Amino acid sequence: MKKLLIILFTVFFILSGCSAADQSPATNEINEPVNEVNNNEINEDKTKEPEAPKLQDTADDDKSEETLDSREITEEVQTDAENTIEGEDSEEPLTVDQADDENALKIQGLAENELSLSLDELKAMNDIIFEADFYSLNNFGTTGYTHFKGVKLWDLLESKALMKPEASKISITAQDGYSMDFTLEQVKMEYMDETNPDNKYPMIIAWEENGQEYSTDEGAPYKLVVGQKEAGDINKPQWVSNIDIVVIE
Ligand SMILES: Nc1nc2c(c(=O)[nH]1)N[C@H]1C(S)=C(S)[C@@H](COP(=O)(O)O)O[C@H]1N2
Ligand SMILES: [Mo]
Repeated sequence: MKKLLIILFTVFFILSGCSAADQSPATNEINEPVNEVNNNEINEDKTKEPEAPKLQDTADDDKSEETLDSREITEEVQTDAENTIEGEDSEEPLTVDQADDENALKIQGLAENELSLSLDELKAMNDIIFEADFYSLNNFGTTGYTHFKGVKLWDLLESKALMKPEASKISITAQDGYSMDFTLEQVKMEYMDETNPDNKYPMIIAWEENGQEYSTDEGAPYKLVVGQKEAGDINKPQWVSNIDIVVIE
């Protein structure tokens, strides 16, 4: 009986020892080449359509599972990259250090009195404040009304920045680099609303939208708001948000 047990034990020991010794190097050998193959596939993925044929060829062994896993990871990485790019296009958070300085509204160029205005300074300009519902039309035909409160840009340039007589145009640039140019005539003129033809609107720099001030956490709290030149005028793209600087040229 003892003999039988010893034999059984020995046989079991040999079998388990052998299989363990066989498996570990084999696993390593499989893993490394698979990773190299996957790296190649990742590189190719950027220029080619998905690798469906490869997956089908190896559908039944361990390699296919590895390949599948890696493909999932690759897709996640690509999705993240796309999101990051979209984020940069719209709103990028400012660091605390930048926020103090960069949220001032700057007016520079051909002016006797170049300005760097805080929100409180702008709000104190009672003589040039304007508020109304502005109608917007954008490229895709979307329309809407938005209530804005701000200062009249022409008056800000003329009576506060003391614009020089040789000035002929301005450019308004946002913190994200988005920029719009206007002739002085375009800054000075009155705009309309195709749905309220009797109303006249000055071009304004607003700090309040639908009764709410812009949060300074989201950048400089200023938006350029412009009505329509005529019916059908697509005015929404001119609404430069997070204005950084107005340059008089
Ligand atoms: N700073 C900044 N302002 C901007 C833009 C931009 O990319 N950056 N896009 C403009 C365009 S093309 C449009 S249609 C409107 C869109 O405004 P919304 O995001 O409030 O709809 O913002 C305008 N103002
Ligand atoms: Mo737009």
